[in-house]
Amino acid sequence: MINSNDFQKAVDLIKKSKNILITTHTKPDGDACGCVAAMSETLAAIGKNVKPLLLTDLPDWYAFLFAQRPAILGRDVTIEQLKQGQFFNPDLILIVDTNSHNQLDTFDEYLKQNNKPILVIDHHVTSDNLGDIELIDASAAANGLIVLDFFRYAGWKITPAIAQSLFVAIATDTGWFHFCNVDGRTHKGAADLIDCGAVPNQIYHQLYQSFSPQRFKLMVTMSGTIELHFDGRFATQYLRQADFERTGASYMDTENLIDECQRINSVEVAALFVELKDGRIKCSLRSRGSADVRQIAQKYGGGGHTMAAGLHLPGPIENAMQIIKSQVQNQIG
Ligand SMILES: [Mn+2]
Repeated sequence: MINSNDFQKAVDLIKKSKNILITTHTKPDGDACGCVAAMSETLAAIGKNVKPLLLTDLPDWYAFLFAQRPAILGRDVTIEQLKQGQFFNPDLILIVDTNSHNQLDTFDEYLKQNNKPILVIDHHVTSDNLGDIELIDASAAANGLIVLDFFRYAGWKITPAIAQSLFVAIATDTGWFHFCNVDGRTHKGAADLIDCGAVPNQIYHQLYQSFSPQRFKLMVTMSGTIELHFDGRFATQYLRQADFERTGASYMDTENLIDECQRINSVEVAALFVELKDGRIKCSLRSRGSADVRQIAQKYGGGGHTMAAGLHLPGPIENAMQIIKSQVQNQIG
């Protein structure tokens, strides 16, 4: 938990700032999007001039969190425009759900030349100490729980829309309350957000029952490629460029599809190989046993967590599969 001294420092910093830039890690997930949306709305409600900026695309299924689609770096604004103050001239930069240089892509260049104060709110163990003031709580299952505590401390109103954003943050970072990070605090926070107007039934529908037909067809295609190895403990699946063309799905539609095969009781490690337009293979790895998939990813220049990691390999898919198969065998064989 974060002590009230740190919360107060953050409140003071926000109170004396007028223009606040809010961002989060690249490939923003539900926690990242939910926290950016909740912070944007709350700070605007207390009279701040707020600009959310995402560092890579906003996934379609989180767009409902934003009344106005946030700007995307590299598409709506270039890094040069940002550096020259042509996008926004903030007197405070707020970063949520990460505290690492390598999760900020080119925004990191901007941070390095920046002399404005930085406030970080994060729940990850790894930290580059980006902030002048940091609200860090690695015991929080989702960053949304820290933001909730912060709003309560500050006495800022949690409207139904803000409650919805924070509920999405908590629900997605806990796999709708089933990951091993779930604790009483997670459920108490979610319960409070329901009392503030979040509607779980609607949110579930928005998040998990809103595939486009194209995305669903992509999932079916992927599922058809499944192969089990090492007594069913390792599952591999793949998608080729032609599969995207045939189904009309986009690369972003692959997000979280790898988790589907974990419904198979024997599967401890899962790998999804996606052929990219440039011929390279994007490999996503998941583990729910003793295997440390980050170790495998790091060997090939990738990264991630023990349970979820990713890397790029040269094509063709068969080549990438062979490499990962032998790496997984080393770990679980
Ligand atoms: Mn998170």
